[in-house]
Amino acid sequence: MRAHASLLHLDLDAFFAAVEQRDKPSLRGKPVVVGGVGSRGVVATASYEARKYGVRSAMSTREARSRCPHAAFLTGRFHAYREASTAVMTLLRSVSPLVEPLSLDEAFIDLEQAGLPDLEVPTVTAFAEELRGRVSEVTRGLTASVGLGTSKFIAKVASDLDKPDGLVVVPPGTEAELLRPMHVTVIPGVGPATAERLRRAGIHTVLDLEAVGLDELVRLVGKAHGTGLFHLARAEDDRAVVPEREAKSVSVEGTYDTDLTDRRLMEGLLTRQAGEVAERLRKHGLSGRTVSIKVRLHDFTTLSRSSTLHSPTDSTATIARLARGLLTDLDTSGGVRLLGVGVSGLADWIQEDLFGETTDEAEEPPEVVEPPSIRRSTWAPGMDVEHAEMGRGWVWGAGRGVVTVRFETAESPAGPVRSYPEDDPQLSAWRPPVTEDEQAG
Ligand code: DCP
Ligand code: MG
Repeated sequence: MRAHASLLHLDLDAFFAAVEQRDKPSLRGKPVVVGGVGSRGVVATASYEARKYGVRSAMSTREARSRCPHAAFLTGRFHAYREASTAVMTLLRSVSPLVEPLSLDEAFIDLEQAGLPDLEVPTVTAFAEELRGRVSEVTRGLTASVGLGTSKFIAKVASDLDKPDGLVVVPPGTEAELLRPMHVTVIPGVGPATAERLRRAGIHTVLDLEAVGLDELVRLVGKAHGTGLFHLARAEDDRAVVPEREAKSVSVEGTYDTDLTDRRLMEGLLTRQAGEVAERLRKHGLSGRTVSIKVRLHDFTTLSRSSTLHSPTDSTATIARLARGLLTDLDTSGGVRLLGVGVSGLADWIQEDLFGETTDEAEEPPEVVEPPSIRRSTWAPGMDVEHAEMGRGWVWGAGRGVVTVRFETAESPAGPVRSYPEDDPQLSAWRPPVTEDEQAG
């Protein structure tokens, strides 16, 4: 714990849904749910208007529809989320060299190296207010909630206290009184299982937890966990902001705006990703034993599978073979939105071949044809389209041979709705111009 509130946590509000409302003016101020829209879909996120009806992340879309039937239910547009995320992270890195992204929409910043005249509460508060304004500028209108505190733990708790569009500074010395009335699940690492064990011991709040001795905590939840809890219950957290994490794994993934269904295409993409992972490993003199794949299905369920070798590898062919093998065990018939390959269990040496030979196992890079951006049969709600006469819009709904489009963009007012035959030649999917960065991903 530091003497100053110099740790900042920033988290965009209702991220995917906010991007949709920005780009679809008719949905601003309305309930919006982003996720899998099919019968087995899962909610990725909901706008705050939809949260009033009890719609939450990870809830089934079926449940969300019954709680808020008038919401707009949209599938994701990952290119737009990536673009917004990159803009925010670039901004954050321009204000401090110590930025640790936690996910697409969330990061820690250490203000000790942000060049501020001092780290007193008024100074860091003004800095955070200005930063929130600049986040809105670079994202063309998204809002972020920010927390400031003397540790990562406190900064993260603080950013959640006044969501959305909030700023909370926890002055040094007030951490314990802030935490005491909160439920133990506020502590990082306390998931449902640990919370249940604590509950059975009569421990509900952080105040309850503070009263428990170290020995008893270790008895309740184990040595490693118990020690951590003991300190976090007292707001003691010295974790540093780690800008480029010591690589524990190397991975590459790609998200797709249309569902992939062709198995050979998926294998080709995995093979190409394996090549990129292997190249990065070799570049850094690393190798790893565990090869994993990540697959997000069209309904937003995300699956991971991994396989561990006897000795570390950095070979494209080995990684690709294992990755393709892992895919064969998964049912991807409903379509795939994201594919990724990773290698973990890294060692900074490569096990020498017994005979001292380096076998060049380089696998021919496969001919991969990117998924077509237009698939007539999959006009997914929310996707961007362009009509030869009407211009740009988005799919409001489709079915029974008809697709309904609302013609509007982020820069236009709310626009008109028109319906077309599903195979209308004047209608096509719209994608933003591809940047080099995306081509690489
Ligand atoms: N996400 C997802 N599946 C989940 C949780 C989140 O796909 N189970 C995605 C959608 C979110 C984004 O990650 O928009 C960021 O996650 P957050 O937990 O920060 O949630 P939001 O930004 O949507 O809302 P909040 O305002 O609570 O931060
Ligand atoms: Mg968020």
